[in-house]
Amino acid sequence: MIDLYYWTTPNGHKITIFLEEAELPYRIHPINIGKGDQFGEAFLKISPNNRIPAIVDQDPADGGEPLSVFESGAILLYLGEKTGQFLPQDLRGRVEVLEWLMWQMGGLGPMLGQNHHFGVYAPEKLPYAINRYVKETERLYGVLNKRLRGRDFICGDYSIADMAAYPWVVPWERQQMQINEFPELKRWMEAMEARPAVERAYAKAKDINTEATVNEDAKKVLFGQGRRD
Ligand SMILES: N[C@@H](CCC(=O)N[C@@H](CS)C(=O)NCC(=O)O)C(=O)O
Repeated sequence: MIDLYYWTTPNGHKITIFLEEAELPYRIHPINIGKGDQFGEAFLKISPNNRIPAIVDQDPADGGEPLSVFESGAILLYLGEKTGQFLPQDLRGRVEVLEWLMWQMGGLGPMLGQNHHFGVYAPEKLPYAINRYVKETERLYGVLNKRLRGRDFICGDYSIADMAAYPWVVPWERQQMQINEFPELKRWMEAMEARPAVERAYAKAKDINTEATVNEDAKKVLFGQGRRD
């Protein structure tokens, strides 16, 4: 059994997509990040960066104590290794998936996160910051669009690299992108969206969080953070 500490955000969706695809038994523990659940003592023990997602595997492969993992990329890798699915076993295939997973973790996620912040949430509309992250989003979409030419999925076969990137492109309108300008990306998005496991993952999110927007109280929790040690 996997215990998943989760909220309904792109980094959270990555893990529900994996768990639904692999049909691993799991239970969700909602961590409402707009209400400050990420600062709870018990959660910080497994996720010291006060961010979702995190998991606890109750049956790790070494037969030892339950094992916790934080950081969505590390969780996807862990689950890929645990199940032997969505992560190639051969050297070259595995390197490619790792490259694109790290590209998502170090580039696509953080840059699009800043795009959301300055474009949607920031109390001041700062043209320099908005322009910087919209341009970077456009550049990254271009990289992915080119990569997908001649490939069904990012690394050929469906993998954890797709699961990591997809939830970040879902809000393309909010990122001030035109998906029609990226035809390969559009085709890949449609293929991802049509996967029954992806549908199930997003349906779960709707059951857990009915509020589509981040309200003013949540903004104070999320954007007023400083040092806490
Ligand atoms: N690099 C981390 C980022 C996780 C992250 O930023 N999670 C956000 C939701 S998408 C969060 O928990 N935010 C809570 C907060 O800012 O306090 C990962 O990929 O797991």
